[in-house]
Amino acid sequence: RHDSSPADQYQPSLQGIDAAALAQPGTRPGDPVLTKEEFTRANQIYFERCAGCHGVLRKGATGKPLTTDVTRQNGYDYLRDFITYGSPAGMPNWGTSNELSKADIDLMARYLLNEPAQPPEFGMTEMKATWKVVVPVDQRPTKQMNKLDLDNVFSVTLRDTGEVALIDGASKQIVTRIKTGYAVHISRISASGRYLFVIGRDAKINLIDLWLEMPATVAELKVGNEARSVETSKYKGFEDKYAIAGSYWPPQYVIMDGATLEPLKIVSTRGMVYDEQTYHPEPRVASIVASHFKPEFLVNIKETGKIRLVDYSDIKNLRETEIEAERFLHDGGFDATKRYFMVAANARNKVAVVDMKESKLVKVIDTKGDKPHPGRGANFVHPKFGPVWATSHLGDETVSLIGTDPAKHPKEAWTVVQTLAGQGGGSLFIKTHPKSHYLYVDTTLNPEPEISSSVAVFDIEQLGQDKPKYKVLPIGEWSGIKEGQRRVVQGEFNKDGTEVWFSVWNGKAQESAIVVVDDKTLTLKKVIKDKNMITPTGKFNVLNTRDDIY
Ligand code: DHE
Repeated sequence: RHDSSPADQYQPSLQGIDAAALAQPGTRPGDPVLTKEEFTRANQIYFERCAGCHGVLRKGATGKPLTTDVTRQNGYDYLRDFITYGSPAGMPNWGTSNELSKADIDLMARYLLNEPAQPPEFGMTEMKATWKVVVPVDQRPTKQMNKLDLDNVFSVTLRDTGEVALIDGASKQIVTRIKTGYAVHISRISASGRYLFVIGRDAKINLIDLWLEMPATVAELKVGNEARSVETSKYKGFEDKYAIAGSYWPPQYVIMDGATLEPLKIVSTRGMVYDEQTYHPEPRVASIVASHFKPEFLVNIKETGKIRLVDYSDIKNLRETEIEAERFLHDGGFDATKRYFMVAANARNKVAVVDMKESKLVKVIDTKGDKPHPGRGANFVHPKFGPVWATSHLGDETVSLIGTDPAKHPKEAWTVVQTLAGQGGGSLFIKTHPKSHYLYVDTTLNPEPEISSSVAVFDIEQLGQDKPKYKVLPIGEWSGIKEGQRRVVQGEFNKDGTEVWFSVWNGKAQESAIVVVDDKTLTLKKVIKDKNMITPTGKFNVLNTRDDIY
């Protein structure tokens, strides 16, 4: 798993922090002494390879705490061996996989015996210094200047080149590639369908105007050192007015002007863990969605397990509703009516349900699988149980179906009504469309190449049967690519719901592709290849992303 394959990149990293700028905290007598150069190098390795799991402040998250009370107790030899060999619990074997040299491992073991470096804050002054309006609002067109069918454009992350590609859904041609921050995570679309927001892992946002003759960046802003989420206001009367981005470091969110990205208000997410009520200095912002019921953003805060409903109708007198949910909130999506939002607490095997109309927690549900990872999840009408929302799991083959219709199916609502067995663990995303009869489950991070390069498809009408069977689509094979692991990731529908697109994600120096499947016949429709299609991962169809159709 740790052989520099794309799957390694699933480990969070903090590429955005300038390691050289961090001051070395005071050492105690007996601590190993690091030179300035060694300290800088160790910081860099730590932020790129370790901080995503162990936290910037080393307080632990997905990985164990690495504060000096723990590391000094374990000692140098233990740390060196642990870094070298890893553990079955998920610590990569940095040494035996040759990802880190012996010298670097020695350095990291010594570094961890020292106090952690305090990474920089990123407030209004720092943000404003990065803010650029490339095309002022009054110089932008007042109507669409190109002939693109914008609703059917896909914004595709080209992960390792720091770009997004806009692909025309009908011709399947790349319309343009736009330079972005590092390894863009997601794309979101403004309520009018005009503005596309993308955010890099380095917390750089590009605001792209799709109405320009050739869509391009019209404003840029860096909101921190490390981020994953961006969203725009969707409620009636606030269309395109605001944007919001959440960061991993510093732990905060920022509300921006929707047309210029001017940062307006920064709110820290530091605070108490929901259950223990102990202070956490680094609660990262995971997924964010915009409510369709109120002028509110829903902000998921990972380490404290809190969901904040941020009322953006009056940001000078900002009101937040704070919901106690579960720790390690990560990704999620709405039910078909968009009234309920379901978010996975991956490391707790739970899904929390929020009622967007009442601004209240409905329930925290045990998903009956290991590490739910829905992406946005998948909504469909089950032949026996009525409307359900589904998630697959990172840790095992379980696909869990949760009832979402308390009015007409009260018995099924907010319980796991059925679990399906997919191909195996390592699933990241699950997908269907209101017009589709199928449920697609990827297994991107499964260690078996055959499984990671294919997807399982369930026929929704047959889910009433005992132990429903799935069909396997060999997407990697269909791509015609012969090299690499050909990891297949994240299905996304076109605007009509007739095609589902999958990325075949290979290493940077290898060939990658997008494979388009005909949803009716489950056959190959088209392979999109291009010398510039380097490491495609997330794909975001404009209409489906704007209207939260999944
Ligand atoms: Fe993601 C969504 C965080 C690794 C592809 N990812 C998300 C969201 C979060 C997140 C918080 C939800 C955003 C939202 O809805 O507002 N992802 C993280 C990580 O912390 C993690 C584990 C490690 C890291 O260093 O980033 C991680 N993610 C990955 C990958 O390795 C993936 C597979 C490939 C890539 O491009 O880097 C990846 N994540 C995605 C995609 C989505 C996503 C495609 C959006 C799915 C959708 O359909 O909306």
